Amino acid sequence: MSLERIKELTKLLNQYGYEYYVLDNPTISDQEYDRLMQELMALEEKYPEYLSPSSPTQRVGGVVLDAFKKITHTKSMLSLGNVFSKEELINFDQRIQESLQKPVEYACELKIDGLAVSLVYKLGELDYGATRGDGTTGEDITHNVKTVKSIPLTIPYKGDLEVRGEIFMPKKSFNELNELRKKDGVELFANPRNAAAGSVRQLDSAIAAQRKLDAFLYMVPDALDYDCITHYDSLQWIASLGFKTNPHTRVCQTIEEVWAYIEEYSAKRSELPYEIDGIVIKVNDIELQNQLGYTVKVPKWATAYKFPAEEVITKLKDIVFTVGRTGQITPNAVLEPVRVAGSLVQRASLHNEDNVVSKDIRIGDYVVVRKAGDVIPEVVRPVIERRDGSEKKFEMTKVCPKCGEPVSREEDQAAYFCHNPHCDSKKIEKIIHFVSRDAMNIDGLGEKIVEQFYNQGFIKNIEEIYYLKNHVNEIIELDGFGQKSMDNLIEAIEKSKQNSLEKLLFGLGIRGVGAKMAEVLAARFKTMEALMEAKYVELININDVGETICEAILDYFREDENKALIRQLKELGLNMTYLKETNFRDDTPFSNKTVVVTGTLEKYNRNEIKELLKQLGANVTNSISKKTDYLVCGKDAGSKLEKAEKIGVQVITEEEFERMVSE
Ligand code: 0OX
Repeated sequence: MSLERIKELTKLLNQYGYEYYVLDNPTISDQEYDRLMQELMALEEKYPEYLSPSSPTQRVGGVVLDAFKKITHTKSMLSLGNVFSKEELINFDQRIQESLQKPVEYACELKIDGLAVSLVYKLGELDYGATRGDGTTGEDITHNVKTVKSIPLTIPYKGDLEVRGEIFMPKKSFNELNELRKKDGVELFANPRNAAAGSVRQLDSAIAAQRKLDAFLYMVPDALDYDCITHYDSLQWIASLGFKTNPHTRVCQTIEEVWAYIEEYSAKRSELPYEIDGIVIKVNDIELQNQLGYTVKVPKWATAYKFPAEEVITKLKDIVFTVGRTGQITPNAVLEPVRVAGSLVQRASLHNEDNVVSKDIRIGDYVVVRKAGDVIPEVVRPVIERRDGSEKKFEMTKVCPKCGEPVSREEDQAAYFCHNPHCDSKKIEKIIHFVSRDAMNIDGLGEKIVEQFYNQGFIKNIEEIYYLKNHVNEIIELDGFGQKSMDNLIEAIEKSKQNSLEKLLFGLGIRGVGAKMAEVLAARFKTMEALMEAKYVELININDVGETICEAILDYFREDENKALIRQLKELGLNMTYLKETNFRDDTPFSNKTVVVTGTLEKYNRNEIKELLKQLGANVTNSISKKTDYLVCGKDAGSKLEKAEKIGVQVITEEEFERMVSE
């Protein structure tokens, strides 16, 4: 009887919650809702054996974690390329048309300014929610995701499903939250995105539960597997499962229509109840998306039109110099604090001498400031009309601001460098880069802490990060670090030893080798050893590797000091291989074959068969083309089977697949 009532209350509360939070159309009063919730809570307390992790009562928060668990995404969570003008948008369309040899339809969406999230459902229940992280690995934020009332905890689709979207804080909730914080004398959030991110990255879910977060879902990875032909179909399908999708999404037939959509929403932006920072344009047909594919970091079938950055005027009080990890000296503007695009800006990089001289930026000038890509502040130009003659002309420093050694500029370069190998700034910056997110991703070693540990002599160079465990007691005594936070830090350091090669490679800070290039090199050479032995011709033949990077890589591995560092890191137990594909075999009937799976198989679900095929060395794709070698076909196959037969792709049944594997 009580179980039945629990089921009934769960169903009612889920339905009322959906109407209220997803449809924005409540059908009962708040009091009635609260009464039903209290009744369910009381029953679950009395009969804890009936408490389900997906019960609507689980949204109230109260789960407190020690640390975030890392989640490896089943498919990389990519970011988007950008366009900033109509011209760039037209180029994007032309590239697509040239590649596909026909015009395409686009889905246009508002670009919600929040925090990307991946939601994974198993057997119809929310299994976990994760942040994007570095795209490959994110953080498990399930406890906070559950507090977002518009995210369903159960869905009527009972197979495996991942949906991706954006958690955000509506403008109204943001203003209310900051009002409260002002009253309490707590630091204000700069913008709704920071407030949403700050709420979701809390170990105690009671905080997120109070924060009135919301979520729009905008993507189903591998949507063809769910028989969605277009992106728009996939949005309609997930909306029918109870997810909140954005009502302003529109399918456009031409790039002119896309531009009209952009102009329409540029004008309506301020009326929306949530912040948007652009428009996302996606090729609507999923098969065409698959044909277009990806570059290393972004899909070729989508882009984001970014709204022009807000510009403000403030006074440039001084120009100071900083030293980067390569010894590069950068001039920086010290500004009269000013709010730009939602946050307070007091500093901006002036990049190099040529930039300051060509713009004729002087100390004491009023300058136009904006945020490039809405993130990094930059000085656009001085306001010449506001000069009063007291401004001072800029002069590049002659010495390193940290070690005092003379700096110099090479003929063909815009930057000055400090060449002192013992310069502290360089060393600190190298360590900061090594532990940063796209590199070794060591949580708990922020810039300030690295600098502190360096100055105290605990971490003087990269390899000493891995000896920090020997100083735990000293650090706790000296700096008042808690045992728990030191344990977490040491655990994060130890865990980083397992990172795939590209993270270490990026962390080394070889000139010109950014995160993308590190991935390309790691995927090509598979081991550090192979890369260290790579010849000029092997490097130059890789797509995207130009002369300069090639030289920089060869130079780096010629240096004894660098070779010694890598040897030591290896001895310390750091992984030196590319882990993403190394288990893949090259001696099976599926090695290097392009394989598509369709229909229902008896022994494997979709993810299992795909994973197995990948392990067998196959390149698993979603759509049939002339490049497909095999179609593994289960029951109730549809259009893929038809197409495979039409263009002569070899079709194999589940039994044939198993026989080939066992042979
Ligand atoms: C948004 C948003 C972001 C993600 C990678 C491929 C397509 N912030 O609203 N990303 C995407 O889609 C991308 N769509 C959006 N609407």
